[in-house]
Amino acid sequence: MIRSFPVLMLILFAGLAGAQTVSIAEAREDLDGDGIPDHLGEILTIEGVATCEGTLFSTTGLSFYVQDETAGINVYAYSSASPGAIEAGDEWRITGEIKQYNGLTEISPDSPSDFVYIDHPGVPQPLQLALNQGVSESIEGQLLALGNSSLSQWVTVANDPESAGGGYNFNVWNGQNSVAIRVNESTGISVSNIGAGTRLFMLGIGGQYDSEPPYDSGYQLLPRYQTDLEIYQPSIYDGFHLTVLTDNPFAPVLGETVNIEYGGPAGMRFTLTVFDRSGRAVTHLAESRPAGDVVQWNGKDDYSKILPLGPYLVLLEGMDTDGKRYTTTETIVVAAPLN
Ligand SMILES: [Ca+2]
Ligand SMILES: [Ca+2]
Repeated sequence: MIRSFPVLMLILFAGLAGAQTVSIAEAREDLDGDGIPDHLGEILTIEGVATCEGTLFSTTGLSFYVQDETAGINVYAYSSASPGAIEAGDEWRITGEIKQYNGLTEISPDSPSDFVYIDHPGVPQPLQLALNQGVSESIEGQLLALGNSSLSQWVTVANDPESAGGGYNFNVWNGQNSVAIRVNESTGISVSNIGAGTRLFMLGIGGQYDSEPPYDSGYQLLPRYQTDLEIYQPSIYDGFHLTVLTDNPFAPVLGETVNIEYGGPAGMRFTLTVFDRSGRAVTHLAESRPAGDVVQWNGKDDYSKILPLGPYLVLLEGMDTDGKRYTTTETIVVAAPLN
C-alpha cells in the first residue's frame, strides 16, 4: 500500500497536466509506414517555434507551422480557437488533435486555452536542401532553403505559374529534381515577375497535397513572403554555349562529380544528353529546359550505374523561339582513380 502511493500521485499529476507533451517528430510519427500518422485522433501537446504568422496560410482561421529540433508540423484551427496574435519566431506550447489533410499532418487545437506562450526565440535557420533534393515526408512542416546563394547554386523555374484554387502553382528544377511550388494567395505573394527560366534562391515550408493513400507524393514548397522568392540574375554569357567547369577527367568511383554549364539567348530551350563511344544515349541531364543552368553529373547512367571508364560525348541542343536548332558538344572522360 505504502509503495503504491507515489505511483498513484504520479498518475493524478499526469491527469491534471492534461495531454502528454511529445516532440514534434513523435507527434508526426508513422512507424507502421502506412502514410497515416500513428497518433491520428489523439490529443497531444507539443512545443515549437512558429516559422510564420498564425494566419498566414488561412483566410478564415489559423494555419501556420511550428518546429522544434526534431521536426515541423502544421497547426490548423478555427479562428474561435485563436489565442490572439501569433508572430513568426514565437515559441508556443500547443495542445490539439492530430489530424491529416491530403497527406499533411496537422495538430488542431480547439480553444485559446490550448495555446500557452513560452518565449520569442526568433525564426530558426532554414534547413538547406542539397542539390537534387526535394521535399519529403520527414521534412514536411519545416522551414527549408531551396537553392544555395552562398554556393551560387540557384534553382530554375520550369514553367510559368498557373492559377489554381486560391493560389499559384509552378515547378522549379533543383538539379535533376523537379520541385513543386505552391504560392498561397493568403500570403499576398505576387508571381507576376516569375516565369519559365527565372532563377531563384527560395525559402519556404515543406508541405503536402496528396488526395489519395498512401499519401507519399504531392510534396510542395510553400513560400511565406515575397522575400522568400529571391530572383537571381547571374552574369552568364548569353551566347549559345556549353562549358565543363570542374576537373575533367573525373573519377566517379571516388564520388567525384563534374559541373557542366550551358546557356543561350532568352527564350531558348535546352536538352543535354551524354552519349558513349558507340553513340548510345546513356544519361539525360536536361530535357527541354528553359534558361541556362549548371548541372552536376555523377558519372552515372539513367539507371544510376557508374559508367565504364572512357570518353563520353556531352551534346547540348538548343531550340530558339523560332524553332531553330543549335548544337554543340564537349568530351568528358570517366577515369580511374590515380594511384
Ligand atoms: Ca501510420
Ligand atoms: Ca505527410
